[in-house]
Amino acid sequence: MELDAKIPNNVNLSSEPKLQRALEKWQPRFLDWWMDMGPEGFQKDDVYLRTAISVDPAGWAHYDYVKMPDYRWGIFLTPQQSGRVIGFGDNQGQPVWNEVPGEFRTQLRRLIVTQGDTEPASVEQQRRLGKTAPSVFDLRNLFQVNVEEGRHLWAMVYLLHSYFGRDGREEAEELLDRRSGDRDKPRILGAFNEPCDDWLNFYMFTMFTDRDGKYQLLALAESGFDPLARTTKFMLTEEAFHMSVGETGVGRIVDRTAQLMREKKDDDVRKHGAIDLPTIQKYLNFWVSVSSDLFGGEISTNAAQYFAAGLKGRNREESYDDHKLLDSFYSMEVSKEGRLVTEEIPLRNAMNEVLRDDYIEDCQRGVDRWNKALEDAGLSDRLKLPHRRFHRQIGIYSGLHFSPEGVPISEEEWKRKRGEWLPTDEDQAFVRSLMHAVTEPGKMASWIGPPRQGIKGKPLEFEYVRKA
Ligand code: BYC
Repeated sequence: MELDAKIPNNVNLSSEPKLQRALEKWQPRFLDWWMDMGPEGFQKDDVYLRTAISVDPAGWAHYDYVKMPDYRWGIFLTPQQSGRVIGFGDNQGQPVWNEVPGEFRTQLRRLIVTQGDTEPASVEQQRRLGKTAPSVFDLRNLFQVNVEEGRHLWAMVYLLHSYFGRDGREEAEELLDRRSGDRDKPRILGAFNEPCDDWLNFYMFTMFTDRDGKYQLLALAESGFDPLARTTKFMLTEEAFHMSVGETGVGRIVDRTAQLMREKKDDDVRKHGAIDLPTIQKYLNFWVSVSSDLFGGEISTNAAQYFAAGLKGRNREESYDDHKLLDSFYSMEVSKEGRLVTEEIPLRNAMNEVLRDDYIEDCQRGVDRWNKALEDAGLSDRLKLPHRRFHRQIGIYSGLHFSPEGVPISEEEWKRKRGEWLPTDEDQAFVRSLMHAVTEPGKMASWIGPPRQGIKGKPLEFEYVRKA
């Protein structure tokens, strides 16, 4: 471990002076970007953050007050597994690569750049949320997510600098040049250009968009390019926290709404300063659909090539029997002249859909837990995941219209019903009207319940963020 180095790392960076110099040159540019595009208005405050200090599962996290610009963004890979072989595709059984194979260089670089681009994008999307945090506890969690997204960017930049020479360095520069939502230089993937400017959006984003991150990272953790597999495995440990922020955040909003619905015997909790279930449902519909798009097209030759080459596998590839998939098929509902018909798609071409299946199942488990809280509160209302065809911009269902149940509908019906299914300007204005910072430790905004526990055994009243 080189924990005290300028760039903390467990990759023995000091033994590669050229690489170290290149990364040390990138570091001030990263910090400039962080000051410009990172959390606005809190850079001088002390935040009770966890920092990675080892990849040992028992003790990698260290908690202390840190000013965010001083966060020790480090490069951490899980230990190399000796004798590891490629687990799938045409090269199955061959030793994994520790250098980039020439014939797959472009594809690998593209995967790493796409993944890397999402990390700073999310920090940009969330940069103003600190000003309206519903509690000091939530404020700290936002910043924890933000610094870890910054570390994930470092993880991808390390791979670009280390394995892709000059074009890798250029890509690393561009990762700091693109901007979420910018018309001229947007981030690469759709969801990362959507505004995430209120806390209902933030929790939905960390619940559903970060969960896409989990599945993409799980697929990359299977990669035959060993440094990518080892990097993404470690990132997954951080990703788990982000999703828990989302799931418990939405859960606490649902708790509060349910409590008011019962106490006031009124479904319209807006007048009591909380968020009504139909509005929560609309935000859910929006973020599930844009996050589903992040898996790419249902039928994708890119995905087939990634699988064939051994670059990107399935979630927990070892849980499958067949790792070549040369004569397997996926039954997919495809739209033909306005009707849905089932087609058999060669499985390699359906890899994005296979990963999306696992994602949807995982999302459903979270929604079930929210519904359990509604049930426990004695309410009959339930939240529902929209169908995978609903409101898609990428893939075979884009350009067509479907209800949240997945039933094909006309454009006229879509236009008529859209406001019942997705947040309207008025819904967003209402949610925004609730967003006011609560700065007294232990207190919560009117629209959200308290968390079940504090951070690292600290009480809820702990001063998780100390103003400078
Ligand atoms: N928006 O063959 P197709 C995370 C493009 S999130 C815009 O269908 P393919 C995080 C695609 O690039 C995880 N464009 O799909 C979460 C291609 O373009 P070209 C991020 C899109 O190639 C929260 C064309 O459409 N990780 O970590 O299989 C906070 C046809 O592509 C979109 C990764 O993405 C879209 N949604 O790509 C922080 C993993 N979808 O070639 C972080 C790496 C597709 O026609 N990336 N396109 O110009 C990949 O594995 C793949 O690139 C994709 C799907 C999963 C994105």
